[in-house]
This record gives sequence, structure tokens and C-alpha cells, in this order.
Amino acid sequence: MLDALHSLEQSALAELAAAGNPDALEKWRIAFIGANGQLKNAMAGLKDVPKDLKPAVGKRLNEVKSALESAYETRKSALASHAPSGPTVDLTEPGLPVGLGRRHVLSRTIDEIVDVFGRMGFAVADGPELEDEHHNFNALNIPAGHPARDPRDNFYLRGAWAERLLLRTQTSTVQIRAMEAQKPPLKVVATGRVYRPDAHDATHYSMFHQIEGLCIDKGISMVDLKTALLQFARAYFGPDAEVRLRPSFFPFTEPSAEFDMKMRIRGNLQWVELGGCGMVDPNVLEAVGIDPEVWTGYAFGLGIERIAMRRYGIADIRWLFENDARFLRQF
Ligand code: FA5
Repeated sequence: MLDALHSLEQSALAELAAAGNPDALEKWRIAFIGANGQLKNAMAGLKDVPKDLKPAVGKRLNEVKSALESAYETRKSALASHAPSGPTVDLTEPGLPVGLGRRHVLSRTIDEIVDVFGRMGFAVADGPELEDEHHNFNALNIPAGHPARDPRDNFYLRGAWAERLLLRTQTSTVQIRAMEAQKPPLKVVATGRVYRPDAHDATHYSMFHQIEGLCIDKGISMVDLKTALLQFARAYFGPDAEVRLRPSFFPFTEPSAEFDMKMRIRGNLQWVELGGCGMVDPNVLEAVGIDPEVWTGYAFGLGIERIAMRRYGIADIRWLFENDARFLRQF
């Protein structure tokens, strides 16, 4: 009987160790320590044990019983601690769609415009947004005391620099930087942010973007300027695009013009101003050491927001800067 109890204990413990999930554990409990399990059977056999052996067998039965019961409890809590905690995940449930980001409509417009001018032979130039008065004014034939330098029309910075610094008001500063850096002939475009303390409305913002174009060569005339702007307009807005130059004034070009494009706005064909342009003033060429008797050139500066608004039918410039994903998602 004692041998039988020993082998019962051994096989019960071996099977318990092999029970790897709650179902197997429950089967084990029923088979070994349940109301009709093997241990109960062994206990029922006690009555047939000779009287003198009963105390030893009885003691051994109790030992095996508590050994198996405590082994069962230990195994049960070990299995429970490995069970997944927290809410159950339904792996069959469809996932949430991953929202892909996209480029801002202005970045996209800038790339598209630069691409068009690139195909027309313009290289890309660059300049800083924080400028000195030399590049924003002096070299552009805007002398001290000129109304364009009024502090109410510019974002000047306070500081102890040799020359006052300001946030550039136009990308024409890059014309000067390009001519300082390279000898003619040259043909460049530059895009970037410019800053003016303008009140915000549907077509004005205090920070906006311009694209500047500059072409210096021998024998360049107003015809080349108008041809370049027409080529750009047709490439970007379609073969029906019409352009017009309206006489105007800029200190750094002579003659100067406003560049208008005819566009269909809400069904009506209208002339829309996109920017300014003209022949580079001889004073500007001289200031950067280019001989105006040998070289001539044209320049233009267009508002990129206005171009994007026309191209994509955007009625209000402020929408471009509000970062409302519902608006931006459309482009
Ligand atoms: C200029 O800035 C000249 N530098 C353009 C130029 C370059 C002339 C080279 C000759 C030679 P203007 O101030 O007109 O010009 O601005 C050009 C364009 O910028 C405008 O036609 C308009 O499209 C855009 N613009 C001007 N102010 C704002 C503003 N507050 N918000 C949005 N766009 C603006």
C-alpha cells in the first residue's frame, strides 16, 4: 500500500507539471484529488489495511493528500500569472486606417513653379530672411529717407549691429546677392518668405512668399521679360493663359510694370495682379560692379500665395496659414 501511494504521488506530480493550461489542470484535479479521484480511492482502501499498519498508511495518505493539494494550488497560481491580463484583443477586428501626411499646398506650389522656371533655364539662388539694409534697400536704389524704409512698413530688429537688420520685405534682396556672387550672364530664380506689417485680409498676410527672377545678359530687353512671364503662365496655368504688363514704378527697375494674368474666377475672366517686374535699373547694376553699357537684364517678383490661390481656387489667403487639416487635406 505504501508503495502504491508512492507511485500515485510520483505520477500525480509528473502529470501536474505537464498540465500547461487551465483545462488540463482541471482534468488533473478531477483525476487525482477530486471527489472520485485516485486519492479518494486510495483513502477508501484504508479500511482493508491490516490494523497494525493503519497508522503508518493513514499518516502517509494525509501526507500525499496535502502534498498534492498544495502542488495543485502552486501550479494553479503559476498558470494564472502567465495568463494575459487586461482587455482581450480581438485580432479579427479591422484596424484603424493610418493617415498619411502630405506636403503643404504652398510647398507644392513652390516646387511646381521652380520646376517650370528650371525648364526655362533658370538656376536656383537663395538668400537670408534676416537682411541688412544694404541688400533690402541701398543696393536696390532705395536711398536713406525713402518712404519704403519707414519703420511702420518694416519689421526692424533692435540690436547693436553695425547696420540695422530687418526681416526682408521682398525677395529682390536675392537679386543683389546673386549679382554679388556671380559674374553675368546669369539667370536665376529665388523663392522664400518675406515679411510686411500688412493687415490680414483675404489677399494680404504679414508673412508671405515670393519668387524672384533675374536674367542678366547682353541685349536683354522688355520683350524677353514678357516672353518669360508668358511662357511661365502658359506652362503653369495652361495654354490659354494671357498676360499683361501695366506701367508701374519700382526703384530698382526702369521701366517697371505690374504683371497681370487673365484668369477665370468663379466663371468670369478677370485680370489678376501676380507681381511686379521691369528692366534692372542701371544704378542697381553699377552698385554691384556690372557695367550697364555692356549688360542689361530683367527682374520680376511674384506673390506665391496669389499664384497658389489662382491655381487651386483658394478664396482666402488666411486659410493657407491656419493649419486646418480639413482644408489642407484637399490638396
Ligand atoms: C515687390 O515686392 C517687388 N520686389 C517685385 C519686383 C521684383 C518688381 C523685381 C520689379 C522687379 P510688390 O510689393 O508689388 O512688389 O509685391 C509683389 C507681389 O507680392 C504682389 O503682386 C502680390 O502678389 C504679393 N504681395 C504683396 N503684398 C502681399 C501681402 N501682404 N500678402 C500676400 N501677398 C502679397
